[in-house]
Amino acid sequence: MKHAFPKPTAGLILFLLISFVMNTSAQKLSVTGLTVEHLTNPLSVDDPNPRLSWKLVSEVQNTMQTAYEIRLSTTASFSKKAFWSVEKKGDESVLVSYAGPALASKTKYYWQVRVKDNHGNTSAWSPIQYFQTGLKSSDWTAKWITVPGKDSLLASPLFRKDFKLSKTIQSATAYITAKGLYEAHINGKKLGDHYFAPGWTSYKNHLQYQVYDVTKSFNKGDNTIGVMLGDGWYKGRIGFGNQRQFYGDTRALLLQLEIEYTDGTKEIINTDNSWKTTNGPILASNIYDGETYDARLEIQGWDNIKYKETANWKPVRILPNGTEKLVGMSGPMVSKHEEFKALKIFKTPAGETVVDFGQNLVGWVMVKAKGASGTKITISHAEVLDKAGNFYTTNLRSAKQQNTYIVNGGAPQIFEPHFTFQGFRYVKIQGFPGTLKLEDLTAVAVYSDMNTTGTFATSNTLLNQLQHNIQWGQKGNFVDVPTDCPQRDERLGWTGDAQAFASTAAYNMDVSGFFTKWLKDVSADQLPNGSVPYVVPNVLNERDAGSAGWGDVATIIPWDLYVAYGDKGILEAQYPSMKKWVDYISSVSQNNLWNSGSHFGDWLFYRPNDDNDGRAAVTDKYMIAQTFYAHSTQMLLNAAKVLNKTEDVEKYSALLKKIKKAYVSENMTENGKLASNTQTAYVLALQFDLLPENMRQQAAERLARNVKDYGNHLTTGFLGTPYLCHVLSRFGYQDVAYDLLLQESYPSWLYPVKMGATTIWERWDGIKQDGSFQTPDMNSFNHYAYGAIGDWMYKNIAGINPVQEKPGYKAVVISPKPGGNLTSASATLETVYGTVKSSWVIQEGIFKLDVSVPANAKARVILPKTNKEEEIGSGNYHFESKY
Ligand code: RAM
Repeated sequence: MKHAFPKPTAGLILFLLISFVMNTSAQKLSVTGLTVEHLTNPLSVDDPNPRLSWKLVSEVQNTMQTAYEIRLSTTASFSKKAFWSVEKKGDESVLVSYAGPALASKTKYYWQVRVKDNHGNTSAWSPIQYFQTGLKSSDWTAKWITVPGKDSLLASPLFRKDFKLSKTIQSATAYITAKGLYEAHINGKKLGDHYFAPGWTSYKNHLQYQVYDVTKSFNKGDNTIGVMLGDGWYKGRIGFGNQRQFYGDTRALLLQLEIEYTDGTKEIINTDNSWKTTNGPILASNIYDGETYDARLEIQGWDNIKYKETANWKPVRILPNGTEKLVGMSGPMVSKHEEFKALKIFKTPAGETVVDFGQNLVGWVMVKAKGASGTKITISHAEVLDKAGNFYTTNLRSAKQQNTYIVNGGAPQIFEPHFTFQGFRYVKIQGFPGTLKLEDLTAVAVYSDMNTTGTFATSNTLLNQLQHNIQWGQKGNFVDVPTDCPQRDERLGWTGDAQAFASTAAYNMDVSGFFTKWLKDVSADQLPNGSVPYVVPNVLNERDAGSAGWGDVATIIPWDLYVAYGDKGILEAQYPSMKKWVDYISSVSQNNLWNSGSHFGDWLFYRPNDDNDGRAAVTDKYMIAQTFYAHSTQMLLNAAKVLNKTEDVEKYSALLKKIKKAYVSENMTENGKLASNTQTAYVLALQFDLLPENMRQQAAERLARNVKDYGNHLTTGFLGTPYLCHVLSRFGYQDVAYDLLLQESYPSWLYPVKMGATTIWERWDGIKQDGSFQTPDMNSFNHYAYGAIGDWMYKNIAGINPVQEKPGYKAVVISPKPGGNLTSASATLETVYGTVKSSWVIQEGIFKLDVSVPANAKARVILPKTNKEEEIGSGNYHFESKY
């Protein structure tokens, strides 16, 4: 192994040159990326001890933090004595708990950090960042308002209030939430660039409110606030069987605007009986079916000053204070991201006008149109065309996914929905006035604001498309909650899918806030007996709970987040839920065997239609259940160790032994054959360490043989797939793992890619070789579960591995394992310490590897074939070895 940082390559000379120039003018050490509870400058922090993180930037190799100093103030100028300051030795830089005097509610705190490193450098103070505390329940003085009479209309009500502010504004903060969805406008402008507020939570347990700094939105003198409400998840159609009004039948608004004047006095504008309401242009909207908007019903200027209220505006009705627990937001908002131009407008064989955007995405189409008043434009959405080239919507089941716009005869308008989203690549347009042109249409992807953290590319273009499809599966299904699919009449937070995909998701994007928010609902919707629902938030029946591989989300995702982000707090917060789940399984087990209940099993595994010779890869459901019983117990045990819960460590270690013993006596012959001779059976038994050590290698051999028996094809479903290649790699079958990954014929990951997929499909054969479809009852073309292979791709191909004992990539193992026909691969991961990079190329028998390690972290680099190892600190390194 050559250790080449003094290697005089062109790149290195350039690097030295740049660093020399910088050193003369700037600091060698600086601090950046300040976050509070994983978020940048959050405005609704509820935690009494919010946790602060920062990143070190240094050009000097092997840099570690040796001390930090935090100061926190209630003024941006830090003019007053610091509210809290702390100076500590050590390398702690991630999720450091605030430990000062009690924080007041609705207060803004400014903070900054400086650090020292092991080379004797001291950084300058970081740029000042802030966080704001939320409202405590007694701070709420606003009243819930709704429409007069019963809220029986499908149309979206508008609410408005005019008011005067008598003095110059120092600061203004708005606290808003709704039962339903809301879109707020201030003085004629939409507030914020997000959608679907207040987000979807288990509304019966908690309802989020959003906080806005609206200092610049209001003026001394006349002002107007207007808000419209939609049905959303609260009142609209959600769940199965045309279910509506799951959470309630009355949409309502709660808004509190707190103003501080420059003279120090305060004023509060609340939703109360002074507000007025009428109906707006949205005739109907719901998540599955789309929105109908009649531009003729627009009320010009309704959300702005100088509007004269007509008699149509009626006084609102006040609702009694509810029991719902209002909470600040702990995750990201949903907003617009990538835009897609229309690629092609064409007539299908059935004579319909269809537009192709080239990417299956989630969001909607913005349509520019002008026409005679009353002209109705209908936009229908589909993921695929059928074999004949026709627009195919049967797989949407009962979801209409249709937006309708009625134009008002005025100037051209850009139409888009407000309270719904669609999953589509194609749209069908009916009734468009005039000739439809490509530039009249733009598709926009709408998803939760998660920073991209991972990049991954190889020399294999099919694999790169697979990575693209995994990322788009994530974007399309991370819309406030992790959904199984974004298009048909489902779009639910299926727990099995989420646990299968979570670790991959954490490579691609920063999902810390997103999952932290959702896990609160996993706890909240967990049944009193500890069972975990199939979907969270749970809009199905109470009894729809307790499936192995689904309920285990309660233990798996907290652990994944701990490993990826070093977040011990998430383990603390979720520990009771983790424990309740494991105890639930114990309570329904007999003789330590989980042999009861109803389970989805290895969902959507390989099962040929003409299965005459038993090729279907059916794995016994209770056998699977037992493996997840062990896995969840292991995750709980891991958490108990991290949290120093010694009694639990003892208790669950003993339980785990029994679970494994019971598994073996129930499912393994003396020779090591498992009761179900499937890939998933061997994968789960090996991944979760259920077999005695001396029986593992033979089991791995059986697995490899099984793969060969199917002609190098996988046969796994939702539960086996995430671990299949991991197990093969771990037991020395890296070549078999690559054979599976690079397999292009069905069933495989690349089969859909070859069939033109731009997202991950729900089923291995969503579109069959002859172009026909799988059953329309369940055939989503945007379903992330099988995208769980991404975790293996980052870990094995690129070789970026977390270390459980040093979570958050405080320590990282870089161990790329080239294979297949790959000649190069490159990945980066933005961790909580900074960027980790692993990039390799094989040239003329030499394996060349470039590695970056962020400051305040360490890496162990293991080169393939030679297996030579080296420990390194932060910096950029180049390695070469014979290959
Ligand atoms: C369907 C979907 C979903 C899965 C459940 C069990 O609704 O395929 O992804 O988790 O079934």
